[in-house]
Amino acid sequence: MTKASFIPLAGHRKHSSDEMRSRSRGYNEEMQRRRTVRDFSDQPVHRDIIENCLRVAGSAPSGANLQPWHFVVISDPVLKQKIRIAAEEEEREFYRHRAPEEWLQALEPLGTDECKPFLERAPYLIAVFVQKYALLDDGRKVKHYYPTESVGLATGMLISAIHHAGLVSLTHTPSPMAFLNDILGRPRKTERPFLLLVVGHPDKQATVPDIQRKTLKDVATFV
Ligand code: IYR
Repeated sequence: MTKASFIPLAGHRKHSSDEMRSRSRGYNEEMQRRRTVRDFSDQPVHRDIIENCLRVAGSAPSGANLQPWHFVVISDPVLKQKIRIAAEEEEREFYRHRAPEEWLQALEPLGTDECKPFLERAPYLIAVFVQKYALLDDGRKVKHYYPTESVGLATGMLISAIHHAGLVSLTHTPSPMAFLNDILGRPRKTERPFLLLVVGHPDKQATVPDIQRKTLKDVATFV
């Protein structure tokens, strides 16, 4: 057993209510500009920018602070092509056979289909893995708690960091995604792909679907 040990909360910054109002408004304005983008430019992005965004993701809260995530950053064109081929194969099945009519109807406003050229064109794909447990060097397993929730939180923070940096992303979930373990050499026993995040600059001609966000009233209740 490791005993709890505490240090002062040194990182907290106190602001006046006016400052907090202005900061929260500014952050909301910034985040409302975020859109999921499918039209990527092939313009390169410096690796250190992605590294900073991943540091943000790694600061997410997690069950028992076990940080049950792993991010594989893919820029190698050969790997990107392999991933595109495998993903499009699954997507073809999904759109032509597997998806129930109701699901296809829900996707209609997004205009998605089985073609995923962005998987090769965007400078980075980030494969996010959930670690169900950690495997110690001596072969013992350490159980992770709320791993899926934790990785969801980390991924949300990654998406906002990427947006804040001035880049765009797409949350892509080919289903099933186990081909990512094989292509990227990640252990199937302990790790499950969570999603594939496509990251880069938007194409000059990029368009996005004309869809709306729910209002605060729709999504929140104060009691
Ligand atoms: N994985 C498919 C289908 C798809 C599913 C959902 I839920 C979306 O929000 C968008 C797409 C695809 O990526 O096309």
